[in-house]
Amino acid sequence: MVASPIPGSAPVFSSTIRALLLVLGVLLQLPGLVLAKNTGITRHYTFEIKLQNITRLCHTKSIVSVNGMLPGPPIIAREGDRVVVKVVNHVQNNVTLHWHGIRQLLSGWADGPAYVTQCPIQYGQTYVYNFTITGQRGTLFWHAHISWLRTTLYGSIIIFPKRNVSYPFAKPYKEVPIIFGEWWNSDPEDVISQALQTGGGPNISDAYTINGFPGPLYNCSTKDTFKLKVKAGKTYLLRLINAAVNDDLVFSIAGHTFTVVDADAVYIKPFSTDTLLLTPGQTTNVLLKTKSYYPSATFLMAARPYATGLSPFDSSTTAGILEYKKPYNYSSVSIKHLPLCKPTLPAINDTSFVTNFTKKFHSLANPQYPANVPQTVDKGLLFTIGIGSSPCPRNQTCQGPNGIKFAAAINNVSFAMPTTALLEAHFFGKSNGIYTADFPTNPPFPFNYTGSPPNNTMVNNGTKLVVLPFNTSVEVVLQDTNLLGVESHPFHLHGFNFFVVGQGFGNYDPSKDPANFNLVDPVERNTVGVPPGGWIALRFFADNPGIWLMHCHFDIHTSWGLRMAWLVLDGKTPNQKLPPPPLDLPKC
Ligand SMILES: *[C@@H]1O[C@H](CO)[C@@H](O)[C@H](O)[C@H]1NC(C)=O
Ligand SMILES: *[C@@H]1O[C@H](CO)[C@@H](O)[C@H](O)[C@H]1NC(C)=O
Ligand SMILES: *[C@@H]1O[C@H](CO)[C@@H](O)[C@H](O)[C@H]1NC(C)=O
Ligand SMILES: *[C@@H]1O[C@H](CO)[C@@H](O)[C@H](O)[C@H]1NC(C)=O
Ligand SMILES: *[C@@H]1O[C@H](CO)[C@@H](O)[C@H](O)[C@H]1NC(C)=O
Ligand SMILES: *[C@@H]1O[C@H](CO)[C@@H](O)[C@H](O)[C@H]1NC(C)=O
Ligand SMILES: *[C@@H]1O[C@H](CO)[C@@H](O)[C@H](O)[C@H]1NC(C)=O
Ligand SMILES: *[C@@H]1O[C@H](CO)[C@@H](O)[C@H](O)[C@H]1NC(C)=O
Ligand SMILES: *[C@@H]1O[C@H](CO)[C@@H](O)[C@H](O)[C@H]1NC(C)=O
Ligand SMILES: *[C@@H]1O[C@H](CO)[C@@H](O)[C@H](O)[C@H]1NC(C)=O
Ligand SMILES: *[C@@H]1O[C@H](CO)[C@@H](O)[C@H](O)[C@H]1NC(C)=O
Ligand SMILES: *[C@@H]1O[C@H](CO)[C@@H](O)[C@H](O)[C@H]1NC(C)=O
Ligand SMILES: [Cu+2]
Repeated sequence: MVASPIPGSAPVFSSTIRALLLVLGVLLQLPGLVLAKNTGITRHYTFEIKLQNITRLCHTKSIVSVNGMLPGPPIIAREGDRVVVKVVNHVQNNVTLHWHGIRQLLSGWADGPAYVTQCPIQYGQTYVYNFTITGQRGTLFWHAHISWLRTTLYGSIIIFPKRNVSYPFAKPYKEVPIIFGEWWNSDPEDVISQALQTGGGPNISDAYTINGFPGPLYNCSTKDTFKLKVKAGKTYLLRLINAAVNDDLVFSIAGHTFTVVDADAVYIKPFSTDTLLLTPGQTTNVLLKTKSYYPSATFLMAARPYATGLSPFDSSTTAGILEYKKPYNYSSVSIKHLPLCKPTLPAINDTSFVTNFTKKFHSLANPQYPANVPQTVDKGLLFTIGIGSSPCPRNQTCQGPNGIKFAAAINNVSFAMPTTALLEAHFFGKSNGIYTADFPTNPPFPFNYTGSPPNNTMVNNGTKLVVLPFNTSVEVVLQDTNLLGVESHPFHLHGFNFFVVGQGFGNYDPSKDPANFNLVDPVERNTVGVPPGGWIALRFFADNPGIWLMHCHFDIHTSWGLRMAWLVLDGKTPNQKLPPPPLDLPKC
């Protein structure tokens, strides 16, 4: 299954975290694995894509899994290591995997989005993802990048610093991954295909999960509860991942405070908070200092959505339990009889909380971890993003607003996926009829984006790219629109981190807003929530040749077309050119 460094892992996690802690404990010492002092090693994994029967909320169903696990197995490595994952597909579904947030420097063939960097791995086929982790340390995650298969195909990527480098904070006592997911009792592939067919919103999920478990606030779920057993007076590093499909989540643990130290595998200036927000696609490391004494209580940890859109969503709450456990048998009162403290979470639509929270993130920006923010811009783009509509076929009744189909667009282009991989088409000079290089760099029909919407909410579609010469300094402003209603959209960029240099509500004003940009210590990440009815300004250097998707990380919006791609050209020197594809790259 997994060669190094993880010992054999059980199919479907047991309901305590002990196994995981053990895994991380073993890794922290990395026994005998390092060959040279500071050059990375290669870590080999085998991911078997197979069906697994699993029961949640009293519903048993067959899921598409990696190695029969939910969440799937963690990838554990150090900065500088090469990761080689052999993926073998034993199911009828076409599959690809994406290593979310990994820079993929000169390894664009391993990025994973179906029909962008590769054709899918079909039934019976194998593909080896091969990439090096460069300049990143913290937590990321992997997930399927085709249709909605990531509802069950996901797992953590844990990146330790290089061997001779320590954290920029005191070494934690233990490390614990916490992955949020989303569960449907029905088959999520049926949910998305039905939604695309009817043109309406998708059926909402039945639960959110913590490390695969919905927790005690759902019916028929008490035994499926994630429990974190801690000692008093210790510091735990929680590695949080939002792998939910269509929802931002807020998270809190009753009676405890977090110190946030990292975002999307980049260290940040630490700050403390009781409550966190993660959009789908975001990861963050936080320190949890336990109480100095053994309290006579247990504590609920809970997550539920922050939601701003018009379409219905699952507003339920997933929960786990934080339990203090003395190393010896101390308790005269059974844990079961201790009172349970519950956290207070912000209101579901508390944009004020989210705005304040988001503003607390700043790069370390020190000599060891500099913030290489583009100070000047070679190419500035303004992208409107939002939900609009497309026509209902004549012989059909559609379930979107006013009988139309939902469609989502960037600058009025709803991105149509080709039936062959874009990167191959580009690399072999066969782009004719596959894509065009004329993605609009400004809104084709300017309007008052956050005022009253135009009468016509129809959007166009096409497979269009923005071409960027190597090392272009790019600024892109993402402007939410009110076409069918404003909404916060979590935007994710493949192949790069970006700096969030500015944000605001209403319409972006190019004459006033840049004066307030932070070009000193803006947060650097791969996914950011665009404020509902507002805008966000991002900068990055296009220093990685390849074709890179940028999209909303709500899968329903991506499915409706809220995505586009950048084509970054080769530079002049050999180490600025994308190598040819691996021989086992799947074919369409
Ligand atoms: C799942 O359960 C069904 C019905 O009990 C059974 O036929 C099938 O073999 C099981 N699949 C797996 C992968 O265990
Ligand atoms: C991974 O890529 C490196 C660099 O191209 C190559 O040397 C190595 O053989 C590859 N490994 C596998 C298992 O494909
Ligand atoms: C780690 O080791 C490498 C090479 O041995 C050296 O270049 C680097 O400065 C070291 N880093 C620290 C933080 O000691
Ligand atoms: C979605 O919900 C509707 C209404 O409850 C139901 O009829 C339909 O079967 C559901 N679709 C899926 C794929 O679960
Ligand atoms: C649990 O089941 C009861 C009775 O069927 C229902 O009223 C309640 O809404 C359910 N709660 C949840 C969280 O689903
Ligand atoms: C949030 O929701 C509450 C209850 O539904 C509503 O009263 C309030 O106006 C909403 N606030 C915002 C900012 O939309
Ligand atoms: C957000 O910050 C503003 C200004 O500091 C403050 O007035 C507001 O109460 C804060 N909102 C929340 C929900 O904390
Ligand atoms: C509508 O017409 C198309 C083309 O003739 C056909 O493929 C499709 O099945 C029809 N849809 C319905 C709902 O009848
Ligand atoms: C856009 O619409 C908003 C809300 O109606 C309004 O306050 C603003 O003045 C409008 N802006 C322009 C430039 O018309
Ligand atoms: C939009 O529709 C309304 C009502 O049908 C009409 O009064 C208005 O003139 C239309 N606006 C535009 C810009 O076409
Ligand atoms: C895509 O655009 C073409 C015209 O360019 C149109 O015929 C087709 O209906 C559109 N498809 C969708 C799903 O909107
Ligand atoms: C799987 O992918 C291949 C290549 O793109 C395609 O021809 C085939 O229709 C796909 N199969 C399914 C079940 O989607
Ligand atoms: Cu979105």
